[in-house]
Amino acid sequence: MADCIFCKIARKEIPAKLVYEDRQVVAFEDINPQAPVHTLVVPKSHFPTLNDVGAEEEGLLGHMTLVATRIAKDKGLHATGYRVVANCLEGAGQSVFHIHLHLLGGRRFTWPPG
Ligand code: DGP
Repeated sequence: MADCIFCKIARKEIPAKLVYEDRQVVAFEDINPQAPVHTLVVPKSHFPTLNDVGAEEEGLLGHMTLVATRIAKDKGLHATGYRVVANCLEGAGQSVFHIHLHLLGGRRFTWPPG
């Protein structure tokens, strides 16, 4: 989508600290990290929110999760723990309307989240 910041990052039109890329997704460091590790896993195809993702994208969602867990392992988080979060709509804190997973780690987290 022309105006979407994450589409632009995926197309390399604006810079980001890329940590992973394949045919379906890119992963890059969050510009406003909330933990020592804060990486975003973003599909190359544009879906504004999780509400817009149909059953045909089950594979993509699974792939995004596996990419997040692989990056967690690469960053040494698999033993200490990490969090994978997707915010859906403003009420849950979504601010970029292109679906993404947050991979957060490197500190202790509380539950429930704020
Ligand atoms: P959310 O609030 O769940 O939609 O998360 C959006 C995240 O995206 C937020 O943690 C900040 C990050 N972000 C927003 N704009 C940019 C950007 O231009 N570059 C990078 N690397 N991250 C961004």
